[in-house]
Amino acid sequence: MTHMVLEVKESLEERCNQILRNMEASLTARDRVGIQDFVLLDPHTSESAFLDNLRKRFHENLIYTYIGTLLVSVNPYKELDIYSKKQMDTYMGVNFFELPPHIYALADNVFRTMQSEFNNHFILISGESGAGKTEASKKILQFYAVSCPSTKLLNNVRDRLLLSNPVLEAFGNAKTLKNDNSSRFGKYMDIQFDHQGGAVGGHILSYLLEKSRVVHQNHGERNFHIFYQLVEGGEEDLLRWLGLERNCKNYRYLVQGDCAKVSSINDKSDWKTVRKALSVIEFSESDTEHLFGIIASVLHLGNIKFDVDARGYATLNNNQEMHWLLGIPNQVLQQGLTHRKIEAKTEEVFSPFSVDHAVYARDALAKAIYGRTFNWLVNKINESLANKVSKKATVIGLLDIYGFEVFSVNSFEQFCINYCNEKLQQLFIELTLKSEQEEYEMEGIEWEPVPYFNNKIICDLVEEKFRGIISLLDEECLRPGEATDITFLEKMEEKIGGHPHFVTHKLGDQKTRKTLDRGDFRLLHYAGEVTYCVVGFLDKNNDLLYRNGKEVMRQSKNAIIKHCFPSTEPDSKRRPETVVTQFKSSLVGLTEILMSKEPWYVRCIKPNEAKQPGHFNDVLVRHQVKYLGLMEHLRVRRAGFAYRRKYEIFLQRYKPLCPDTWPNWKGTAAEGVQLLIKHLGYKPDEYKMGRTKIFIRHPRTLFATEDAFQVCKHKLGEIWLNGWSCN
Ligand code: AOV
Ligand code: MG
Repeated sequence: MTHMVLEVKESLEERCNQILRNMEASLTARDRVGIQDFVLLDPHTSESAFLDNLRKRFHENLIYTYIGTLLVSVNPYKELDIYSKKQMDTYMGVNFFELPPHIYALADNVFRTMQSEFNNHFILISGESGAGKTEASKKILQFYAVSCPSTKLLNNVRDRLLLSNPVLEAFGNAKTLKNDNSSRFGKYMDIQFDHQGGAVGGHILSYLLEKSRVVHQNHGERNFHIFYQLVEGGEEDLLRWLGLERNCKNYRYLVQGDCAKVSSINDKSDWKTVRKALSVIEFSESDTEHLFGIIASVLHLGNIKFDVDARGYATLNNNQEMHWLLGIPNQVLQQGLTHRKIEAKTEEVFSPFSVDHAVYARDALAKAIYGRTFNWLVNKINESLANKVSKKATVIGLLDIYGFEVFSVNSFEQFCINYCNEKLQQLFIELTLKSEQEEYEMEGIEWEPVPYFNNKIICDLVEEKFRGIISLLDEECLRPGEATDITFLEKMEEKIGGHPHFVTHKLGDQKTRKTLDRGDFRLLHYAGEVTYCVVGFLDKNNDLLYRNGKEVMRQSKNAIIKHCFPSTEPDSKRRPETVVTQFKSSLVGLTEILMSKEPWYVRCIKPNEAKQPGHFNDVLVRHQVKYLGLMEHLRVRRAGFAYRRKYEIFLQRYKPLCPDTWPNWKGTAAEGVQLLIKHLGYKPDEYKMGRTKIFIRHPRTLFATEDAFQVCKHKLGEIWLNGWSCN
């Protein structure tokens, strides 16, 4: 046994040296390709040196760089030949720092840590709109799909996991001015693995779909992809059956942005992909019929025109297709779109709409139909992904949410999206900068604090009870008839006017020295200033659907609509929670889910605003490096320790590497660990002993130890498995 341990020790030293040699080799190539881990840059790295390194690598098509185990990714805006099956094989099962940085290396490392520690993990992918988050999450999913052990059953799960993506993207992504494939919903996906590492299931949580896009798109933007896919790619007889023409220009909900055709998007072939995907994720013929029936109905709904009758009320032209598709009696539909039901004391009265009112009710209905169908779709996909294979599973969660965005006009939707990004930044700070430093303190590790900007002040400004923007908005939403968007603005001026991150026209603009219109307010977000136009905030937050709109939908023969508008849904007189309050609660839920898992990070950077390959805009990238907190992260990483484990866990795993601790160690776990690492020859500056944990400075040391452990396990083989004692 002692002989074997000596061998293991030698192999440990050899591995450590080999990893070091690899890293040194990367250092010698630094002039050309930069350094692959920022931790290896000069300890006094300036922001400019940081930027130089990113730029150098970007121009060599090296889009990935590490800060320790955090992966920085710069969007290349071109296809790179680095995602092949061969590349995946190269990265599979190889230690993190032994190969050039890659998203596969991160994915593999997370996977192997999950397997060895049998715990749950998540990968937080962040960055502004168009930075490459969704692409990154797809690459990770593809890597797992290919690298996992496969059986016929598991292949099935794998295919569904992969194909859920194009379906959700078709219904939840759209072209914006920032990104031709912009995620307009937040997505958190758990991938579940069994003991052997096989993917056995998945689960998706979706967050606040931007459903206003169904009825309105800004110039240069599109509605959700699925509408164009259906019109452009739908089979002739399907279109005929749905009463649609093959021309997007004929549909009011598709023409407002004036850009139905986009060179980077092939709606026809995307349609085929979605069709195929739907069958793999177990959508029956009738499901798809109903689903496309709804998409077509929304388009027909958008084309409904109202005329004015002699009394000035709205009347409806006859739209046969839609009534047929939704399976609602014509009379009921007409009544529902032109009247509002009011309950008087003893009877129901129908009050007619003006044309404006009818248009509003029509759009509200279209948004509700689409929004609820989207939720149905997510549930349906979840049914198909449900783990039917293994009771015990560990998970890797992938978070890909809409990125921070600033347009020339920003509305309620941007407010919600940017608030969500503040929350994620807060989580990142909590997990990396704040708690990391607090942990050193708690564990009695000597530590020079690294200062950082904590965006909690902005999160509080938005979400604090009673005086945060959300509370003030909800308060105004509770005063129908009295409150307006402007009274909301005035209320904010009164209650939070003095806040350093809040500016309006009236308060003057000393904080940013820029002019502001009367109906605007500006927030100084962690990622930059955003001016929000207050128009529509109350309405979008209320998201009212007239009661009889719901009642009409309940009479539909379309199975999905029936499901989405159940007769059991209470018509309560109490107001439902507002949109932003529901969103806030869902983000609290998300934070709880994430906090219960081990975090990993991908920070995505957008190199230019023009979506161009080869362009690295220094000012733009520097700004992102700043607000993403990368320099602070680097400082904490460099001065700190990449790895820490409770003594008990560390000893339990690695005690076979030391004859004095294996198999039965009698002293305290800390003493056992001390003996173990002495035996393994850890250098004094490579580790620190805390109160309850060992802290290891460089991952390479841990990887070498882990390698030695694997060698040892392999050599002991059967004996190991049978719990053989060496005494
Ligand atoms: P996002 O998810 O971060 O924005 P995407 O992942 O959709 O951004 O990336 C935007 C576009 O950049 C993609 O459609 C690709 O054309 C290109 N791209 C991104 N990453 C890569 C890559 N690794 N290789 C090649 N091209 C890439 V948003 O959802 O709008 O916040 O909400
Ligand atoms: Mg995205």
